[in-house]
Amino acid sequence: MTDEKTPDAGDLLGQGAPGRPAVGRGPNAGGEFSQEDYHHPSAGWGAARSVAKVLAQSKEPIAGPRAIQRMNHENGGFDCPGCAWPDDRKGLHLDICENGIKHVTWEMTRKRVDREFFAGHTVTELSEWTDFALEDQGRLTEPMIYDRASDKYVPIAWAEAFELVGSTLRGLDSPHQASFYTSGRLSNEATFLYQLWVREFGTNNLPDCSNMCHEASGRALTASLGTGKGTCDLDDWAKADLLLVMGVNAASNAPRMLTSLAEAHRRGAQIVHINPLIEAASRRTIVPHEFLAMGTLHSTKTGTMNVQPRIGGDLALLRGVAKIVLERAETDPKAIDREFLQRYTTGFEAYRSLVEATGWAEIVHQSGVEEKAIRALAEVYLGADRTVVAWCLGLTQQEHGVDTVREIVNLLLLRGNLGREGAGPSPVRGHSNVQGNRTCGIDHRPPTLLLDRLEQVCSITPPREPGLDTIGTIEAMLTGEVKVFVSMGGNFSLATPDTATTFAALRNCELTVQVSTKLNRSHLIHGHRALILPCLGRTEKDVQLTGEQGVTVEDSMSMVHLSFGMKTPASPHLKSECAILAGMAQATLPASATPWKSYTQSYDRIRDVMAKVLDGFEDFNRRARLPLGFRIRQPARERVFLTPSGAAEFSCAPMPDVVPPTGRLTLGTVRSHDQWNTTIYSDNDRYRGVKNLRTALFMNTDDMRERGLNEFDLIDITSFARDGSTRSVYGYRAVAYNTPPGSVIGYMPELNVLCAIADHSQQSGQPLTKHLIVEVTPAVTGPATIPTGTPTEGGS
Ligand SMILES: Nc1nc2c(c(=O)[nH]1)N[C@H]1C(S)=C(S)[C@@H](COP(=O)(O)OP(=O)(O)OC[C@H]3O[C@@H](n4cnc5c(=O)[nH]c(N)nc54)[C@H](O)[C@@H]3O)O[C@H]1N2
Ligand SMILES: Nc1nc2c(c(=O)[nH]1)N[C@H]1C(S)=C(S)[C@@H](COP(=O)(O)OP(=O)(O)OC[C@H]3O[C@@H](n4cnc5c(=O)[nH]c(N)nc54)[C@H](O)[C@@H]3O)O[C@H]1N2
Ligand SMILES: [Mo]
Repeated sequence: MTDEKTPDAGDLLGQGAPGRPAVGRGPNAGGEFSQEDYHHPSAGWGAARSVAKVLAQSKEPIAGPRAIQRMNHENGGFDCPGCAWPDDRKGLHLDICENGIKHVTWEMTRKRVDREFFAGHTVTELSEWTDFALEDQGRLTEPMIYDRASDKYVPIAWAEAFELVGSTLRGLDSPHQASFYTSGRLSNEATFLYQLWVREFGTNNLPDCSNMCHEASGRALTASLGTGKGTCDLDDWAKADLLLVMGVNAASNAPRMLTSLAEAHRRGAQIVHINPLIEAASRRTIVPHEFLAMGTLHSTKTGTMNVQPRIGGDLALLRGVAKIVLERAETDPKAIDREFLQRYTTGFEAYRSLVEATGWAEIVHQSGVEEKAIRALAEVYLGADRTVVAWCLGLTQQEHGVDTVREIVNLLLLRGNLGREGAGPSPVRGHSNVQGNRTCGIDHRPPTLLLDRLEQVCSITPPREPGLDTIGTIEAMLTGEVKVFVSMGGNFSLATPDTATTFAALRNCELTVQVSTKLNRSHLIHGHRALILPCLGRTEKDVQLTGEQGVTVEDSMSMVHLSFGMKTPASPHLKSECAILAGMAQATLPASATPWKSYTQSYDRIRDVMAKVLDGFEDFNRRARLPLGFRIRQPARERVFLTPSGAAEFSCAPMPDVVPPTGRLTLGTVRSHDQWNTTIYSDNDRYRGVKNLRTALFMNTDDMRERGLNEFDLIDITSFARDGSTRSVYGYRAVAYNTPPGSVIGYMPELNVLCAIADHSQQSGQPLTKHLIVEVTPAVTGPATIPTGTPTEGGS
């Protein structure tokens, strides 16, 4: 099929002419598109072809493959800037995947965005470009400042840029009038300097991408187990009898997990995928690190069972499983681990009563899964001695995300699946260092212990009141309470909900500062004054006064190791993130006793102070240099629970009502295979069989029939926010897909226009980007004539 003009959902606020794609689109919007079922194993030939194409396009025929050999390698390599899945610790094979290679080559491009580029284009003109086109211009090369008279970015010296940040911050009435965002690629060392600067300045306004990602997991695990991280490592994955994989599209978003799943299948473990969609990782794979050598390879199964709950139905499903486990315990004492429950947990009896009082009709209705299927799942759980439960955004971006993750823990506790080999909770984190950011102090609700240590060791007086998270920051920018916005990486304007509101909020700022590697939408949606400060990427050599510097990152499983860049920097004018932070800090705090300059000269000095401030970082410099790095101690793993009761705490959450009102549907927004969050590499989504179509809405055929829709019919989607406002996108296409009735799926970040600021979880503050209530109607008019994506009544 072809589309002459597909109006774009995010084409709003005059960014791009009507019908002309601007926000959130890939390179080849419009033209032929199709969708058909994908039958091949994941990470197979499709992945190999894709890698070959990426390397050819990067024009890095030598450096590209050499860099890939150095990725995730123990001696002197750099950590893949892609996802947070841990490296293979055995070091037996090249531990890489197709998407990791894409992210690395994306950073290593030879193209440059220099002062000539900016001189040639106004911001108004650039605003009309697609997001792909913006990032595709290549790497940023020198600091730039927005010049209102010419509507262009013009060069500025580093010292002047720092001084502008410093003087603007010093000029505020209160430090709380500034907010400091982090995207999860920032290294541990830069993270530590960042939070030190911000807290010495006087605020805890430290929003981060976690607020949209795994905030719910951290809160739930802290409440249940006393520490906000998973307890498992890859060895546990290798020893589990059952892997329960919930709400993650692993083949695209954590591809190296496929290796663990394939190995599990080979040794006879059960692998259950719980997802409204049957994703590629639940079928077969060619083990990712083997695909480069294909030819002789066989594919391996990566799933033994699929369960398809409705969107938001996981808590009900887990409670159904718990109900059967408790039922069985009446006749089979081994069904639950009584000794464990007695010795290490609290609240079991209350939980048991709650589960027993919950009827099957409610469980089936809310989960969207038949009792028979829940019983089958429970049998698998009862049959496994050791169970690991993994989860990602399908569970967290929900109103009741915290309760659902706590229900996972409840279920694990019942059978003592915690603090022993091959068992435990295992959240799959997103950005490569998002977990390390939290560990090293990026937290708008910092623990008292951290603040006490900063006070003792760093001699600062940190603020004690909580700061703003991502949603709070948008609201405060909108009202003018926050006037300065600093962003260490990321693409705030598109990653956040309610695109129109967020754009207005950013434009309301006195100063916006973006520390970035590539041009993106957040440089064009800026405050009254605006800076772009270009930094080194993780693949690049970072040379400071004492020589080449390495930085550390922490993966999903709490492993910390050093990462050394190996490429010559994209431009001689780039600074490291540590150096940029130190520069801004010095300019902000002229009387600071913190040795900012000395920290920049040698990151060992930063690590020495981190060792004194952060729990689990003792002897940091030595341990970071061990061949495989080190694992941060996770007390819950040793059955030490830092909860108020000193025990693992059962939770007794009420079952949420997740069934959409009559006539409406629940929309979850997801990534395609060919994108990194707001960076879209192409309009294809290989494992869902989609070619060249991002304005797709995956629907159950019954839901389509009820609305008189045929395959690829044009539709409008309207969301209904909690505050009564509505928002619409136009000219999407209905795609018949295996989804549960009532649940529909579309792509982020474009669909953020449908998520109101009010639509965030009361439990975690996370935007409900997996749970929007929508109506889908046949498009009123054809795609070419409709003004697109403009918020309708009340949606501002
Ligand atoms: N290549 C690539 N890798 C990435 C990223 C990327 O953009 N590209 N992003 C990184 C980041 S920051 C993150 S956080 C992770 C995200 O990794 P994922 O969590 O896999 O991200 P999504 O694409 O949002 O997919 C969510 C999955 O949850 C399912 N789902 C939706 N609603 C529900 C529900 O109610 N219940 C259940 N059980 N499942 C549901 C969807 O069908 C989908 O499979 O990936 C990281 N890795
Ligand atoms: N609707 C919807 N919205 C979502 C989600 C969803 O599932 N649905 N997921 C949410 C999640 S899980 C997340 S994590 C957020 C992601 O939110 P962000 O982390 O804010 O967004 P990214 O797209 O990952 O940021 C990409 C940009 O980072 C910059 N960058 C890349 N490498 C580096 C580096 O080494 N240093 C610096 N300083 N900059 C660098 C580049 O300029 C690039 O343009 O989006 C959230 N938004
Ligand atoms: Mo994320």
